[in-house]
Amino acid sequence: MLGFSFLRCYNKFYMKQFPHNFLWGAATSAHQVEGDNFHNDWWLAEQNHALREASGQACRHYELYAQDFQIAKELNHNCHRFSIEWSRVEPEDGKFDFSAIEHYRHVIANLKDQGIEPVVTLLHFTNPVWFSQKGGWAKFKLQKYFLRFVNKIVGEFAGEVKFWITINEPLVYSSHSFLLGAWPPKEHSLFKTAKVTLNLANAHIKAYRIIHKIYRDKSLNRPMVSISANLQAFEICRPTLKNRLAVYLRHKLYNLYFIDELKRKRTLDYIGVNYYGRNLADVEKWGIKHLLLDTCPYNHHPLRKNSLGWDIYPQGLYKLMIALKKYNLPILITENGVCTEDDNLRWDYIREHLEELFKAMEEGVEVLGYIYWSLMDNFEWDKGFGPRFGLVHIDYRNQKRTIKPSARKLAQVAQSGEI
Ligand code: GCO
Repeated sequence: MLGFSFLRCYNKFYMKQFPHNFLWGAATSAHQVEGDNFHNDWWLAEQNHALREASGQACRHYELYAQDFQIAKELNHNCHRFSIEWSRVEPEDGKFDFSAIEHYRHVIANLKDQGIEPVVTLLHFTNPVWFSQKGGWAKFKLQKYFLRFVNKIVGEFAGEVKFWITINEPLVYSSHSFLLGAWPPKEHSLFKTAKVTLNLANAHIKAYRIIHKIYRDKSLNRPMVSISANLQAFEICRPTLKNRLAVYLRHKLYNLYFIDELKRKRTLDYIGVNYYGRNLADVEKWGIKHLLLDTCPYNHHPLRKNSLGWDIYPQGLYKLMIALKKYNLPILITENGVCTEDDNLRWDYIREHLEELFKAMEEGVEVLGYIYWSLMDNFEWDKGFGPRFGLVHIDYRNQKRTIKPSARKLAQVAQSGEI
């Protein structure tokens, strides 16, 4: 008896109870998991050996999705984020492939049959080859092609989908593809990066309006439409003026620019947040490039790291949640995760981020859900198959899926809502 009331008391004060309708799930993107995405710009660059590794069969998720969703169900996920591959649906300009549309219809139906809410991304870094050969996102007038695809897909699936993400991490795409030269089309132009960024912002605004119009015309309940913004916790290394200015500018530009713009245009129903960790600014000399890019190359304020060397910083998630409070919009964590061979570290990462998230929720931040990146190990873009972010291990030799212990622990949290 005493033990029981002690436990009740303990639970009351120490257990963190998430709302009963909280969304729990994991994310993937088409090119990273499906395999054989022959018609996109990444595939082409991979065949030309412009990247470390080719995506090839990836996780063969295009074929094995039902098996993968069964695992998600077993892990008590009640939502799942994935992307629809534009280049499959429209492999040639204006020619839609109905078998690909049917495929995604089955994907959505499979999730819904199991009570898993689909969260659908419309653009996750890859473009049809024909679109990029016309000039891609660097050309303002080509947005119309993306909008035609949006119109088609949302027209098909409006009745089934509530959560849409128009564009995944627009600034990551524009900077990696047009400034840093790491991703196709591998350019190094500040001017084009700015143009692409503005074009993506504009494309979201128009896509948002198209999606809402389709729902209105079909007399459906209002959808929830956003982007997934990649947010980083910018911190200073040494307390210099340059470093303080750098952190201020980076936060304004990388974290808030898109959200500010889209909020101003009233084209966000929630804020999709992808968060991984800290960026430690240490600016060597004056100049915009240094202010925006320099990071501390030493181990001055050491933190645990993922296998790609990124700093793990759960407190940053709390700080960012508080910084987003001013927008007065609900937040959905659309990605948060760690690549590591150490599954204990994965669980610590998840638990600590959930604790920070909960702290922000207690302070009045409205959070709709937590979506872990990723459901399974997959193709990590220019880094290849090395980094393992998955809740589920993939043996790429035989496509065998193995659930990791961290996934089971998250499954318990998803079931009880408690941490
Ligand atoms: C991104 C993407 C994912 C990545 C993940 C890990 O943020 O780059 O949305 O495709 O795989 O973030 O880097």
